[in-house]
Amino acid sequence: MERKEVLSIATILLVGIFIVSIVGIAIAIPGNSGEATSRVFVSGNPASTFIVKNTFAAQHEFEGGFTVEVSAKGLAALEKIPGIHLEAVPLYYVSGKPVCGNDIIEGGEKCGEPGLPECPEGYACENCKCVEETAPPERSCYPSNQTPWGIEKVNGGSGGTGIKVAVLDTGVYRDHLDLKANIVDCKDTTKRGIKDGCADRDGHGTHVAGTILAHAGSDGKGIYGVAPEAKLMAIKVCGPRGCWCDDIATGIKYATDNGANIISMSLGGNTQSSLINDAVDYAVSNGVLVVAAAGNDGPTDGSIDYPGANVKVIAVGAINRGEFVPDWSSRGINNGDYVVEEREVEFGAPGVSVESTWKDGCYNTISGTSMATPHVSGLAAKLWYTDAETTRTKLQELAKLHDLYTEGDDIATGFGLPIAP
Ligand SMILES: [Ca+2]
Ligand SMILES: [Ca+2]
Ligand SMILES: [Ca+2]
Ligand SMILES: [Ca+2]
Repeated sequence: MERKEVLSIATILLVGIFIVSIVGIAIAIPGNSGEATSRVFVSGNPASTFIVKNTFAAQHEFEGGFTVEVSAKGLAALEKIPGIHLEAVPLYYVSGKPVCGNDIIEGGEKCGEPGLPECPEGYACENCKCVEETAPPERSCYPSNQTPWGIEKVNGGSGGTGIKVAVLDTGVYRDHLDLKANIVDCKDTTKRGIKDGCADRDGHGTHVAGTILAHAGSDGKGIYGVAPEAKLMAIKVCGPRGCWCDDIATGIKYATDNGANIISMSLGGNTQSSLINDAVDYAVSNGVLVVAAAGNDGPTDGSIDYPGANVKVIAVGAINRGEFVPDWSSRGINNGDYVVEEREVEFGAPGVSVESTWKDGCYNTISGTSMATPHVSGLAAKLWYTDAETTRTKLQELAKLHDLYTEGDDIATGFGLPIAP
């Protein structure tokens, strides 16, 4: 009986905190819109987190808590609530080089860069300006090369049957003639929860998807990716500001639960995210191969980005056509032992002047470790050896046969360039 009384007191205390907190929030939170926002992972005692969830709608639910988007004032109010723990959610960026540069664009809203608003519905970002969207007629444009140099370099352009690749990026242009027959799923985690649809207002995701599995279209006149028979799950995890780690983690979990063999992420940042680490653990323990970009902030040792820097994730650096490593390709801290550890680059792959599919139904040539990553994801799909672990080992063996950069396992290209036999 004594225990019951103790419990009752605890309950009263919780209710007390609850009321105080509600009053506190009512006074302290003047609104949560129109200001710079951030994301936080909220955990803690149920009474307190209940209040938070009812004040700020949850973005995504995770084990032990949930994420919310808050303004600076909202965050200050949250920090005052007793009994909750807050963890900042990092914002990552896609690892393609900026398409628009830093020039001022005349005669229209500049678009197509992180931090800029997306074009309104019915408009597309063309040459860094929002222009009215028009449906491209059948085969109005042709690639300058049906088998781009990178696809040739890794001996791609065929295979991938029965393999599902999830591309976590800015979405995909679903009507692209060279992609549409391979798209099996299209989701968006950048809104609350998981929504249908994956419209690519940037182009980056469409480009990455094309390098993995473009099939040249039903007329055979388009472009080829590394594994044109693989299937695409396009998951939009990046919005106009970048890629929030809770949106990415939700995408990883979704892809794993829906049969992806490979998850390809041409994105990253310098900060680790516990949400992504947990999601990667989940994916890998469920037999999914996870590949990510090394990053574009080289050439300093250790400039490698997460999630690629995670020991369970394959990190890919960039090389050019002559197999040289550009300065901007992020470096790992590889110690030369051919054993992948935390913050080491695993492979080098084509990432300079890579032609692929674009969001206007045509083609574009861009650079970045974002473009190197899908060459390795595509190879994994083409060569898939029974399971993720065996496939990763096989890619490493193949890469050792084509050493790049300095001799042996190195900070820019790891084991080297994997090439299909
Ligand atoms: Ca970095
Ligand atoms: Ca890694
Ligand atoms: Ca090592
Ligand atoms: Ca080397």
